[in-house]
Amino acid sequence: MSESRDFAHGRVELVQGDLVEQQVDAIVNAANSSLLGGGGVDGAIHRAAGGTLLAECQQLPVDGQGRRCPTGECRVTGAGNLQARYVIHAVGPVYNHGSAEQSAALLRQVHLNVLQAAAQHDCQSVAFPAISTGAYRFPIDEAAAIALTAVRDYLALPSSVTLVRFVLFSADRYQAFAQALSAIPALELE
Ligand code: AR6
Repeated sequence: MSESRDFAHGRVELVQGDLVEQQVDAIVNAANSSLLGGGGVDGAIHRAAGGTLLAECQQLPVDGQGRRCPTGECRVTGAGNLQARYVIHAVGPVYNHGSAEQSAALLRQVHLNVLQAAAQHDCQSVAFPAISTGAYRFPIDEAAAIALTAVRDYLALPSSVTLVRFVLFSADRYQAFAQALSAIPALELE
């Protein structure tokens, strides 16, 4: 299953499948602040990428609270054995850890930060999982609307990033993203 929609400066694609198999410039990891691996997408990426990915993550600086990456931010590493140039490790919010508004704002921000980092590394294509919708419990419909709106807004201006793919593991998650993608209004340009 796949579908797409064109925005001002790039295309959003939805596919049902496995993130680690994507042939794109950057694969986005739904990580936690330690950046030392975990379950879900994070576990799958580290297993497929091999030990060099973990070694690279371990080299990243740690802040006073033991975090390599605070919530809402991202860090870029190589991609080990994956068919990508980079892994962009993104830390999404735990749903309603703060207020619903804070969760939504952080989920939007993490998508914008990833796209900005991808452009800084001259990436054309980026593949995202549905960040925060697994262990971090964000409702899929809400997360889909936030993620896709952030990408639409990012693609309103030109950058190196012209293809943003969301890779959904299951049919129901794919359908939630497909519904949200068709519901997003186009931005009125000038
Ligand atoms: N390809 C695509 N999507 C996948 C894959 C895959 N291989 N595997 C799982 N999903 P989660 P989070 C979907 O829990 O909610 C980790 O332990 C899954 O169905 O991976 O951001 C980290 O270390 C769900 O829709 O990420 C953190 O501690 C989505 O990916 C924490 O979980 C995200 O689920 C992050 O939680």
